[in-house]
Formats: sequence, structure tokens, C-alpha cells
Amino acid sequence: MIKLLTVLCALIIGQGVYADSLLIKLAAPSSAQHTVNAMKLAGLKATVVSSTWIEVSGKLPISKFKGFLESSAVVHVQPNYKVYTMENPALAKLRGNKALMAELAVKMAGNPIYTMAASDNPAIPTAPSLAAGMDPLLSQQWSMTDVGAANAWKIAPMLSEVVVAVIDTGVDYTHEDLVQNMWRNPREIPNNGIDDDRNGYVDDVIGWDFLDKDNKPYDLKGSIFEILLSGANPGHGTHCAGNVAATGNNSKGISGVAPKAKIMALRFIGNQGGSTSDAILAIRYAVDNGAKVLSNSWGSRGEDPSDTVGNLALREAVQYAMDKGALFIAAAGNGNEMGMGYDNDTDSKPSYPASYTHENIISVAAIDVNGKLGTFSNWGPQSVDIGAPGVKVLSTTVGGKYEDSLKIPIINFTIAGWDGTSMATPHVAGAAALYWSANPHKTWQEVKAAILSSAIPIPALTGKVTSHGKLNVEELMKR
Ligand SMILES: [Ca+2]
Ligand SMILES: [Ca+2]
Ligand SMILES: [Ca+2]
Ligand SMILES: [Ca+2]
Repeated sequence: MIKLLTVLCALIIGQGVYADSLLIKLAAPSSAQHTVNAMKLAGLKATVVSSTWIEVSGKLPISKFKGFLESSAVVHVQPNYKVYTMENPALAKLRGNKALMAELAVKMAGNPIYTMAASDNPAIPTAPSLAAGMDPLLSQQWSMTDVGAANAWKIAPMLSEVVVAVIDTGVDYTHEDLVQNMWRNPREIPNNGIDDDRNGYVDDVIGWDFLDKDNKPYDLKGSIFEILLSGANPGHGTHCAGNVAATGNNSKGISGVAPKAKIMALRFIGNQGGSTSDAILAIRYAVDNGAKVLSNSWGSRGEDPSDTVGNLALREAVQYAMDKGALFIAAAGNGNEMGMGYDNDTDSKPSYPASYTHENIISVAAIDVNGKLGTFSNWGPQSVDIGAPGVKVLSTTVGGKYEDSLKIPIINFTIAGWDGTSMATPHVAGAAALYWSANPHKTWQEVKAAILSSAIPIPALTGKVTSHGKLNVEELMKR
């Protein structure tokens, strides 16, 4: 109870109102809906997060709330911590250059391409028929060469279609190299306004947008430049999705590590970041609707290390994924604001969820084309597991494009390379899907063990990650 009161005191501001948003764990299982209904009747803004967790938000009068929070019905209260995409180190550096940002803003001001908001939520196309043929940009994907993808595909062409949830800023599901591999909810009839499979989401055919609460988890809401100025990384989720499962051998663009895996698009991060509650909803949606692999290129910007309970709600969601047999692939993080990586084992602010101790997590560091650890990449001999390509990575980007750098073509300005542990993580997620498709009866423990034991040891990762090596799917497929 002391803990609870400490949290509450920290959240009380001014004239006895709670700030922002709280997550509350209830003592009685399955009492969440009942409690939320009662709170709504009392004029509070409340939503169900899981069977035992609820979110309460807005400026809350203590008189309506305090007795309940201190009652035996409540076992834990915590802030609804914010989470973000792992910040691109090059973008962070650029934003630090105020003079250059101001200059760019002036140059962009008169250009409608970069000031006009992109049209959000385009219609979801049906999957086209597959036109076989070499992927023309495959030879430019250094990351696929580095992980030995071509030989892996020869060893074991993908059989079953493993579903990978990309839990991120959304996905451009209209992209020519992604549309084929978007997951299609087999139990949901599109566009009839009915929740056919009764999973709580109406017409959720390719995933869900937890931020805007709609069935179109489209990436890039707003112009590239607006998003950049707001501190976010435009098109992050689409880039991640491509390295998991851009369609292989379709005569278009690139290939993901798992050329036939299915991408479940779960959007929960916007230009201002996302919340723990939406992360939990996305994680639970993923495993409840058939995803075996969860690709997570996001995290907190450091939980309070003196808080021993921490983000219990998020930890319980990762546990839920483990109980359902899913692997949770997580970016190790991109260091501090100066773009320098740190040791997740010893730093006072490790990166969550990657640093949680759940066994179903594979935490991923970033390496470059020369096998060096990215200067920004976090590591950890105990808490980070493997390295994968994460510097200047070529992938799909919003608007049918393929990029290894974020560019403003009209003024010929390269904003930043596509760098980050965010870019490394989808390679491992794709590897898990590829291996699982060839070995459908293996458990998550066996898939994780195969990925880590087949890693190729390299000097840059010796003593830095548990496997001491980098991802290699050719070796993996021999296991
Ligand atoms: Ca549904
Ligand atoms: Ca429907
Ligand atoms: Ca949307
Ligand atoms: Ca392709």
C-alpha cells in the first residue's frame, strides 16, 4: 500500500487532480469490463486493457477515485508510461542542428509535396496474384547477403505461412512489395461493419490501428517533413515490415528474410509516441489472432530504475505472449541522445521491453556492412542476444518506394540513413518466421535456441551479446 500511495502522490498535480493516464490492476480476474462500466457511469474516462487491467485517463477528481484506488479491489496502480519508436541516431543528431532544421523548414515551406498531409487510411487492397520473377533490388540488399538469405531459401523454401506482427507506426499496406504478404484475417468478412470473429474489432482484416482506433493501420499520417519536425521517424513501420517479409520472387523490389511470411500490421505509435496501454492491446491482439512472432522496434526511454515494480502492465503482456507460445523480438535500443550505445546490463536506464528477463525475448543489436557494432547500438553480455544488420538498411518505404536513406529529393538532401536496432530487429523476426515455417512443430524455446546457436561469432559482438555473434539464416536452416 505504501507503494501505491507513492505512485498516487507522484501523479497528483495542482488542485487534487491526477495527470494523464493510469493503469490499474484489479484483484478479481475478469472484473475489468464491469469496473469500466461503473467508472463511466461515474463520469470517468476508462477502457479495458485486459481481463484484469484497465486504463483511466483525463483529469480525475480525487473525490471520485481515491477510495476505489485504496480499496482491496485494486492490487497495483502505475502510470501509463509513454513508449516510442527507437530513435534513429542520425535523425536525433540532425534535430540537434537547429540552424539546419530552420534552413530546411524555410526550403520546405513552399513545397506542397512536403507540407501537404499524406492522405491517411487508403482502402485496403485485396492480395494480387503472384507474378514470379527475380526481385530486382535483391542484389542491393547488403543485409540479405550478410545473413545468408539466398542459401537459406534454397535449403528450405517457405512452407506454412507464419504470421509476424509488426507492432509499430503502421505499415503501407498498399505497397507493391507488401500487399501480397499482408496477413488476412480468415474469420473476418471485410467492410460489412460487423465483428464477424467477435474478437472485439470490427472489420479487422489485416490488423488494427490502436492509436486512431480504426481498421486501417496505415503508416505516415502527415507529411514527411511535419513528422520529422515533430520528433518522429516517418515511415518506420513500413521499413521494418519490408525486412521481415517483403514478397520474395515477385519481380518487384526487394525480399524480406521470410519471403512468404504474413505481416500483421498493428499501429500504436504516432508522431508523439505511443502508450503502454496500446502496446499491451497490440501484443494481446497479435497472439490472440495467430501471430507466432512479434517484431518490436520500440521501447521506453528508460524506466525509473529505483521503481522495483516498474512497468508491471507491460511485463505481464510479454508474459502473456510467452504463455501463448510466441517469440518477442525486441530492439536493444539506440543509446543516448548523443547517439552512443550503452551496456543494457549495467546502465541505470536500460531499454524496455528489450531488457526484461522473459525468456521469449530475443534482444537485437545492430551491426554494419563491415561487421562492426553500430556506434549507436546498445549491447549487453547478459540481456542482448544477437546482432543483425542495422546500418543503412534498404527496405520498403511509404508510397511504393525502396530506400536505405531518408531523403528530400528536390533539394537533394539526405536526412538520415535507415539506421537503428529498429532495422536489425525485423531481420531476426523474419528469421524466426522462416525457421518456424520449415519446422512448424518446434516450440518457441527451440526456435530461439536455433537462432542463437547458429549465430556467426564476430569480434565486434564477442562479450557483447549472449550468442557472441550475428544472425545467419543459412546456418539456422541447417539446424
Ligand atoms: Ca473482428
Ligand atoms: Ca466484418
Ligand atoms: Ca488508421
Ligand atoms: Ca519483392
